[in-house]
Amino acid sequence: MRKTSNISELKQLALQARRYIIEMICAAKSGHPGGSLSAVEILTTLFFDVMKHDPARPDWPERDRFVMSKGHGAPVLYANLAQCGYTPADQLHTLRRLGSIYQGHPDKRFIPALETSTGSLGIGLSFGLGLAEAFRLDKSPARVYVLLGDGEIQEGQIWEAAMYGAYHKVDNIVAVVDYNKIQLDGFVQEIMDLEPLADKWRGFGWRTLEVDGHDIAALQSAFAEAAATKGKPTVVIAHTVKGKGVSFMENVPKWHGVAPTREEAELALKELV
Ligand SMILES: Cc1ncc(C[n+]2csc(CCOP(=O)(O)OP(=O)(O)O)c2C)c(N)n1
Repeated sequence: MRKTSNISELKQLALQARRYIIEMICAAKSGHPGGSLSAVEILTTLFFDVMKHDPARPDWPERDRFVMSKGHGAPVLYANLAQCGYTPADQLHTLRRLGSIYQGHPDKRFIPALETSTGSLGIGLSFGLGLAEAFRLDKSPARVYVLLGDGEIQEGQIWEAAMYGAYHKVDNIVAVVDYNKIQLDGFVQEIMDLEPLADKWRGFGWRTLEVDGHDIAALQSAFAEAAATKGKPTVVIAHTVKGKGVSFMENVPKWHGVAPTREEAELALKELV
């Protein structure tokens, strides 16, 4: 893989990731397009620019770690793993099939490059903090990035982890909240509002940054600020649009967990050029 900080190259990679997401979920006839599409720029920026890693050495001890805590967004992770060269792109269409490495939720048994299996929401931040603490004890420069959903952070364990991270001054971890404002079957604000979200994270002692989660340059700056922050963990609240990039999916709760038909996928792919 070739890493890059160039915005137009990163935008091209993001576009290709969106095309893979639509194609693989359509082929599977089930899956989660909305929350995969909302996180595309976050993962592209991390995998192709920010994170220190090498697909030729997936077990490199000093690599940065990515934890897809919102595991149902597996398609955006699979798109990036394939684009980086960790896994074969020509098998992405086997998503969710029995025996495929691309299970409905990321499964470390099938993809050794994953740090952990995920899908049961609320756990990934605790897991990431454990990794980050271990790296500090080992004096390793590795950093940890954890992607959380906004619905996911209604889980109590997230806030236990938040307390732990600040109290123990775990400054080699970054939590990213994919704040697309929609959870499984409706708007977060109508189900259990998170606001004032930035104040909550600040109150828990985290360096708190807010960005447009589709603005690659803003994401790059936020991750650079996080890396320069000492003595406390950082959260990047990334304001995103669920279903981003496909007009009929954008901000429509139905597209949380529904696959596009072949006709809908063709319409989507026409927009993703
Ligand atoms: C512990 C747990 N409870 C319930 C679910 C079922 N579930 C899957 S996705 C989802 C909604 C998640 O919403 P959000 O975190 O906002 O995800 P996004 O909108 O980014 O897709 C739920 C409740 C789960 N995976 N894990």
